[in-house]
Amino acid sequence: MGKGEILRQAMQAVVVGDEEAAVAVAKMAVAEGINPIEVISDGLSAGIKEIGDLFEKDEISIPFVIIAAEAMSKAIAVLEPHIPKEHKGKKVGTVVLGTVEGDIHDIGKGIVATMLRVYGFEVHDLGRDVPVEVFVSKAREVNADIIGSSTLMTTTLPAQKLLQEAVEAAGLKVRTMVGGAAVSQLWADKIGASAYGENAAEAVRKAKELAENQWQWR
Ligand code: B12
Repeated sequence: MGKGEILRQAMQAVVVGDEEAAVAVAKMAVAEGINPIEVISDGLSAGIKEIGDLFEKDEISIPFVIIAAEAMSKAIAVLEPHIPKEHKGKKVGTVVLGTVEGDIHDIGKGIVATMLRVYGFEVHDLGRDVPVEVFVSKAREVNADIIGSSTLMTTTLPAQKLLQEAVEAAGLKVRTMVGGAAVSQLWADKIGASAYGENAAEAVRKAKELAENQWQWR
């Protein structure tokens, strides 16, 4: 089966919420030597985007979103160990990452964590629904270079502002990076975050920039 067909089937498996098919197509992609990152971004993510659009238009209800997300997560778990390590050698930087308090969306944050690791970052993934204090204390404990926070809902955006304020109040020498579907460059600028990443590839690029320019702020 060609790459195009595998990507199409990966997308379709997520849209119909077929966990078995999603896992099978992920295994097939690995066997065919297709880059797992492409399967995640052009296949599975395209499927969950379609689900999001249908949900927004009220054409499907939340249980369909749940089974689609489950199928996507299972397929990612198959693909992740096969993502080639792009960075060999010295660690690039330390990142504390999590989804903000009140928000349980964690698929995108998980992809960002994986990609940062692939590119040589030590990542402390705090999971989802993470209180501000937990971000701050973990960053202090591991002497983090960057705190990354994710949020997909407009209702939980304020938590990123609270996090920014807490980081500044604690006097931590750390940069902040924000992302997630509800976030924009405009929002990042408004709250004073150091960087915004629209997707996992941009998260890596921005995190590298922040880590490389440490001499300016450490
Ligand atoms: C899957 C999904 C769910 C799943 C989540 C499963 C999981 N484990 O994550 C479930 C079913 C649980 C769910 C629940 C809910 N959801 Co929902 N969900 C979605 C959906 C369809 C897809 C999200 C997703 O996984 N996308 C795929 C990933 C790969 O994309 P991503 O998260 O954006 O991540 C990428 C980038 O944003 C970026 N990124 C992400 N994080 C970070 C962090 C940093 C630091 C950086 C730099 C970059 C970065 O890189 C990632 C990879 O490229 C979206 C629709 C949408 N348009 O986003 C709605 C959506 C986010 N959900 C929504 C809502 C309302 C809810 C619920 C409140 C529904 C309800 N009535 O119960 C609950 C939330 C409960 C809670 N307290 O959190 C709304 C939010 C509306 C808003 N603007 O506020 C959306 C937009 C749907 C809609 N159109 O109405 N949801």
